[in-house]
Amino acid sequence: MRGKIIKGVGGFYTVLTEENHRVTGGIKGIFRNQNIVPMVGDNVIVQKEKDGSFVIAQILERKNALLRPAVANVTQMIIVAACTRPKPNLMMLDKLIASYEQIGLKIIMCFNKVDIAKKADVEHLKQIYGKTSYELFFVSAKEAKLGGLKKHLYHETTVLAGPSGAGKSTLLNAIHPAFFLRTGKVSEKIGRGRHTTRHVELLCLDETSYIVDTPGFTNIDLTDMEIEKVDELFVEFRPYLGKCKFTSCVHDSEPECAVKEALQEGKISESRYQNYLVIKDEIDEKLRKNWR
Ligand SMILES: Nc1nc2c(ncn2[C@@H]2O[C@H](COP(=O)(O)OP(=O)(O)OP(=O)(O)O)[C@@H](O)[C@H]2O)c(=O)[nH]1
Ligand SMILES: [Zn+2]
Repeated sequence: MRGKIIKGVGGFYTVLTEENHRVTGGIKGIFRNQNIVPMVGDNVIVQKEKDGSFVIAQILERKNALLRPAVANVTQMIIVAACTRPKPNLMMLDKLIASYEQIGLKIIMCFNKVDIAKKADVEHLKQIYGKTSYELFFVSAKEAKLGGLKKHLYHETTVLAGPSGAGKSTLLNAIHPAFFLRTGKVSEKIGRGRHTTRHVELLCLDETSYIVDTPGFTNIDLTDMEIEKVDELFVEFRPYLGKCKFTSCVHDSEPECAVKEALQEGKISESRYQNYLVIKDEIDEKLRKNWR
């Protein structure tokens, strides 16, 4: 039987089979010897043993594997931020975007809490992120007004990421009320907060549509890259790359820079450009430290 691992706890994996059954089992001994560890999101072949138990007999090729959260075969990211309360930290948001661009994942931006946001806050975000090529959604998870976001979730394995308090679990609930208990809100009542659980779980919208929530992470690591390549992580810079006077231009203080010209013409937003500079300098600084 073919299926997908939707949960893994202590060496046991729950697989949703193509026949829409949930079966739980370990992995075939041969994998353990090869040090192969199945991941949530893996497409697998499950076998029924003589004693009626199930084992994972084969892991099909992974298209990708995210580390945080540990999920394989992710097809898109939805970055969730609040328009207000908490005020979005655009630096952090742009780092998050850059980190997923680094893996080459499709990104959708979702700004939540439009019900309490000032028009000016919403316009400000539209101005900035409207210049990227990302699909933008302004939603109210609380009022279940998702502005067409839901249809983007079908036939995809989506990871929701974003700062704590952005409304990710409220959004999950608005997408599919049956998710609500699964997001672990219950544990909050006993004061542990959610995300105390270490295991990741794929929530199934249907047999081909999966969603994963991400614990708010603190450090986004972008250091493993060349400084000349940071610009590629900013989608709206791409039309101008390679058009600067200097081939090694990092679009900072160099003259005749195509990226800075685009900035002046308003094709790139000041906020994104400034955050690019900060990210570039941080990577530069870390690289220098490593060489000392
Ligand atoms: N006004 C308003 N409040 C919202 C909306 N969505 C979520 N909230 C509130 O914002 C707070 C945080 O929402 P959560 O869904 O717990 O946020 P989260 O992103 O899952 O947070 P973490 O679990 O910490 O990662 C809660 O008090 C929600 O009721 C919204 O659309 N409008
Ligand atoms: Zn340049």
